[in-house]
Amino acid sequence: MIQKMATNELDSFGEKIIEGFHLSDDDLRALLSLESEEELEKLYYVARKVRNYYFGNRVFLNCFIYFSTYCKNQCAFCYYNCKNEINRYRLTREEIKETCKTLKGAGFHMIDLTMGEDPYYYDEPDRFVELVRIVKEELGLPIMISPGVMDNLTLLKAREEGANFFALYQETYDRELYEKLRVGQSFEGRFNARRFAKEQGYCVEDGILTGVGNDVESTIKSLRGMKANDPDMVRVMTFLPQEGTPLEDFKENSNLSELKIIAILRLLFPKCLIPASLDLEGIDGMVHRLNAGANIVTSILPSDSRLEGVANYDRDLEERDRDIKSVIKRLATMGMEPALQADFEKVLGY
Ligand code: SAM
Ligand code: MD0
Ligand code: SF4
Repeated sequence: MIQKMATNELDSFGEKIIEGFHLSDDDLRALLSLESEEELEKLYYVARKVRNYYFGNRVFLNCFIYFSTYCKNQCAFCYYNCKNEINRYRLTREEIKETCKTLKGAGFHMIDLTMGEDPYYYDEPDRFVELVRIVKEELGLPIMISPGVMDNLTLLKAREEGANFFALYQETYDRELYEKLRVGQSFEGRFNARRFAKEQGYCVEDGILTGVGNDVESTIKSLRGMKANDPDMVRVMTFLPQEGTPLEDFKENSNLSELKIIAILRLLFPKCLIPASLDLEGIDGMVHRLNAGANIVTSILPSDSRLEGVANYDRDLEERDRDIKSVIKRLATMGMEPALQADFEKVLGY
């Protein structure tokens, strides 16, 4: 479809999307199969056009706080799976408060509180609810929680304490692949937790992995699966093999690049938040992701912090370049700028 389009035709394709045109499975197949740089540039161009229509040159900034890296699960792709013998940490309440102090006035639109499925919190979920309260009190900012599959009551309590967003990624809607990735975890349980949160007034984020054994058809399944849940934020992350995990040596020559899928997400979910995560390729990677249609930078770390990301492209690098100042500086070189907090409140539906 897009291959032969001239600029004016690409423009009208973008307009069609804005007017509510729905992509068919055949459209998705064609887009996911694009190969040449020239075709992909056309796709990114349309995605930017649609993004700019809704969000202009304004970008949201999400702060990432991975407050506990303990986990009881064994996801095959994840460095923090319980079988991996690694150094772990769990911040104390005081440390979390201290971190919040350093974040005051920094310019974040939202704070993402993420953990592994840490038994310390799963055995007594009110401990988690209390953290939400503390961070809300300290910063008064919108809060995203990424705690894994939390029980319904705890989700409700966290919502009452001011959690706004619930992030829980299905990874794939291809059941067979799911079982290989989220070993021993219920597909429905994960799905239902997200649905419950949405029903209770949370904004929700869903997400998929690519480069992890997904082909065009399973990727279409995943895109459709996410669409059916009416998410407020949708992500795709490239799988980065992690030392000490079952998929450590997994190699794939995938043609399903993250950038291509980001652009397709923008066409399928025109008004959604779509992350440019710093966790995979840092700030250089952010530029490409924004140019493919993303509109929220995630995995920005508190300055000078020793906290970890999830996939951590920079685990072995000496210098980390993941702070909000560097992000804003780079945005300026692209003619982009941080959105207003009021714009974010609109996204949240206030
Ligand atoms: N423990 C919670 C959970 O699993 O829902 C919260 C952490 S969650 C935000 C971690 C997410 O990072 C996973 O859902 C997966 O999408 C992504 N991720 C983990 N390991 C990864 C890897 N090696 N490469 C790319 N993405 C990865
Ligand atoms: C990111 N490391 O945005 C974070 C993480 C969890 N809500 C997000 C995967 O890349
Ligand atoms: Fe645990 Fe989340 Fe990693 Fe799975 S992805 S092992 S649940 S931290």
